[in-house]
Amino acid sequence: MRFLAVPAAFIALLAFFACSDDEGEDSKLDVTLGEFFIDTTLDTVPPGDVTFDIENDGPDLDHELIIIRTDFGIDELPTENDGTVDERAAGMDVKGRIEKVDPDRKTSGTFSLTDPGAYVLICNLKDRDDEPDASHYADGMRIAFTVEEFAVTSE
Ligand SMILES: [Cu+2]
Repeated sequence: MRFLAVPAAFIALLAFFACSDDEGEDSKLDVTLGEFFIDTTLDTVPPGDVTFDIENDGPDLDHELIIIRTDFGIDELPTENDGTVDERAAGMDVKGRIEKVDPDRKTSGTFSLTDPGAYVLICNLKDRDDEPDASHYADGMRIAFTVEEFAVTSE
């Protein structure tokens, strides 16, 4: 019996690490988009799958949500000449995107946010007028977001 006890304990240990290792914690938050703001019910989540339940409060315009891992400050993202954010600039890593949501519509998206660190949530649509710097980002559709270093265990 003795030689069986060791493998059993070893297998139990493997099973423990298999469960606690790769999969992070799932999170869910509400996001409200509108002219011109982004509100969320959470600004920090553990690494793992994150579901964004989005509502466009409008009242008039389409909006979108782009999730970017970056160390740029929320007011300091690299921008194009038209005022929209340069999503492909160095230091910008787009992790998720929910495109044009009509006013008064809801939608949802789940993204795997396993890299801890600073994120930004933005709407990167251009304003209808063609003035320079007229973008939803410049108008205020931006919010900081954080993925924590470690998943919190529920024990
Ligand atoms: Cu917008």
